[in-house]
Amino acid sequence: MTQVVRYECRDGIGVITVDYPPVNALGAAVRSGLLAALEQGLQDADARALVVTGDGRTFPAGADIREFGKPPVEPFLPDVINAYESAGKLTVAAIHGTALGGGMEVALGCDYRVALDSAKVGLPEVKLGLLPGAGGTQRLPRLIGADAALPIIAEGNPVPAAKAKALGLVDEVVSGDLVAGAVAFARKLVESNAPQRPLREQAVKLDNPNLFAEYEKSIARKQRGFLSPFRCIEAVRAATELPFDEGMKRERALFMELMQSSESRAQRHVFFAEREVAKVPGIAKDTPRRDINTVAVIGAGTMGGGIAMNFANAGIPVRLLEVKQDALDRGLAVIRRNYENTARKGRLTQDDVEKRMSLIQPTLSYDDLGSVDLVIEAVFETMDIKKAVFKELDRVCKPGAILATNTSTLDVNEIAAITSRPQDVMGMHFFSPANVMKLLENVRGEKTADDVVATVMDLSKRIGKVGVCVGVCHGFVGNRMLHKRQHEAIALVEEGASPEQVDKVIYDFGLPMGPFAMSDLAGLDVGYRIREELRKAGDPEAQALSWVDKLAAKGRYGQKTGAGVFRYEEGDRTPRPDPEVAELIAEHRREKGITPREVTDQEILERCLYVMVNEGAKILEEGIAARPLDVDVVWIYGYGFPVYRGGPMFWADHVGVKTIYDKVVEFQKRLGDSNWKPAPLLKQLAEAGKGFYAG
Ligand code: T1G
Repeated sequence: MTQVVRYECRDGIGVITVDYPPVNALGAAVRSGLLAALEQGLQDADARALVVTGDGRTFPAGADIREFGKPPVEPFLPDVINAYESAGKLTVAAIHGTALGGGMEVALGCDYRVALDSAKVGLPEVKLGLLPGAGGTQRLPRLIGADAALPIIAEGNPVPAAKAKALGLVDEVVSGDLVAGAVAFARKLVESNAPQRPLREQAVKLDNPNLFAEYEKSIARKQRGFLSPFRCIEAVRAATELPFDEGMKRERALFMELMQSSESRAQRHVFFAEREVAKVPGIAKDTPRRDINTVAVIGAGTMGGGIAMNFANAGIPVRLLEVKQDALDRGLAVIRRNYENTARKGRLTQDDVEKRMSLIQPTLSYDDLGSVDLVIEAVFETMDIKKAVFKELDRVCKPGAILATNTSTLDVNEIAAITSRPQDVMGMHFFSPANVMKLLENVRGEKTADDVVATVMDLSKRIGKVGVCVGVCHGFVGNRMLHKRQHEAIALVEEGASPEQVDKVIYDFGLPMGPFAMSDLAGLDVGYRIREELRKAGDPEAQALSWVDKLAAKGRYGQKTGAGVFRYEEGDRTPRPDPEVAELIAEHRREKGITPREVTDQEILERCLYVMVNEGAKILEEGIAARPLDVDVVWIYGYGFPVYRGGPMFWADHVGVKTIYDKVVEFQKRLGDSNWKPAPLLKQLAEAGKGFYAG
């Protein structure tokens, strides 16, 4: 077995190297190896000081999160770090890549830290619903002060080397050969009799006595529902109030509380799910990818423009095609305005804006698309127009070009079938605003070739999206479940709830907004037009106008018209209840002979969320999503499902599939089969006492 930690002496300096791909995670073997190598270094008379570093891509990037939930194995990381901190020789951490979490804590156990100029350091445990559990909350405040340490710990964002140096987090930034730089630095320290500096012996600087109260107030809204950011505050406060060893006990207690919490279990699930989702079952890892060097987008409207921006942002030239010059000009103007807004916030330079704009080449002619590698169609959401576009694409695009549609509900197989190359056709469903939302539903048609799927899944990551491979059905995964939830939300109001009551329940559960605020944002006309299509096609479900459709029919489209389900003051997006809407709902109930009843928050939560879980089970049975994690990732990245609940399917296990199934059966009896016919998979899991994840 290769040594996961090796020791050598170089020019009188002992060098300890962790070699445990892919990210030198601090698993049990690495922890033991670090202790053994330290012992070797201390015994080595030639070694006047010790450097600790990582081989491959990075300094240790944290504890091995695959060990979480398993019985702890000694040596524990805090003990390893204590051994380095109390070593009889001066120690220097040599950092490249991403020294994160436990990796950063190992570096804090050393006397000095040297970082490569491209390195980043940080304590991202909070993003896993945890907090630094190997002394980070006690040592970092002793190194850089509580005021600077608190946001690094409670927000978990990486700190680039230059900023880390400015904060005093690292002592030296080098370029080129990191280990050589660190060895030279260590030798200089020894020759100048530099002291060892165990952080446990340092006092904690606290500039602002109100730091903790002010910080807690500042994160209350953004971090609502999360637990770990608030425990991070407690741990750092302990560093300012308790002796080191007491503070370490407090940190351990808080860490163990979080480790057991449902929030952290959910957040750790999401960490793996958002990586696993890129591995499509059935698509071999070595499937060849097609080269994507140039792209075209058809349609310069809101979606087309946003989609084009994603490629320009990734440095990929994109042809933007419209049928009319004024539409093209308007589309480009919106794109430029988006970039300039970002530049005004300091997140882009004017030079970046011009560079990205130059990558977007407008055209009115399909004949300009002959050499592009991928085309994404983003035109009006009606089948006739999409078919006409794909006929043109089939005519002009080179063999092997991938032809994608951004449709959000239409049948990708039907679109593919009108081309001579269905194997090159798939859906790429972006979420609005396309240049912001990270979710990309990659819709695999019956005939879509494996290498097309593999290429598009890789491309998703390249343009900064989280791509999820889904099958063809009305609404794919996200919107299909959303439609069910909307149906329940509308029905609950018909039965007696108010729109603001329904929205508050879903907002308090953790979604960024309630169903009706969301409809007002997307535009009531969007759903209304989709149902008009279904009405025209004779869909029995879509015949009767709901109270929401009645609002749309009156031109109340939501934010875009200043009024929808709620009303909006000029320049203010806050949804406000509207007496006119309450009157329309009352009238609607009278017309339908409905006597309004008291609807509890609990019923709202169960009907809006259990209907989604039931639909998710059907989506899994039909193979529209391959795994429950695909459904979870869609809802987290497409709709803001709270990360601390893990996604609808992970959350269903937390509630208990049996509990949900029993309620689905109860609702089926009361509300009928349309929305509440239990999914066979849900029944099967409930009867077997299993969950979607809990086998
Ligand atoms: N443990 C185990 N495996 C890990 C891992 C980790 N900490 N981090 C990444 N991997 C795997 C990942 O699953 C993938 O595996 C491969 O490495 C590449 O990852 C005590 C308790 C380091 C910035 O939170 O942020 O320390 O799919 O695709 O985009 O206080 O991974 O190839 O088989 O993400 O280049 C704290 C988490 C842990 C860092 C690299 N550390 N990792 O990003 O590659 S808790 C973290 C990351 C802790 C202590 C506490 C990123 C990355 P596979 P990747 P990447």
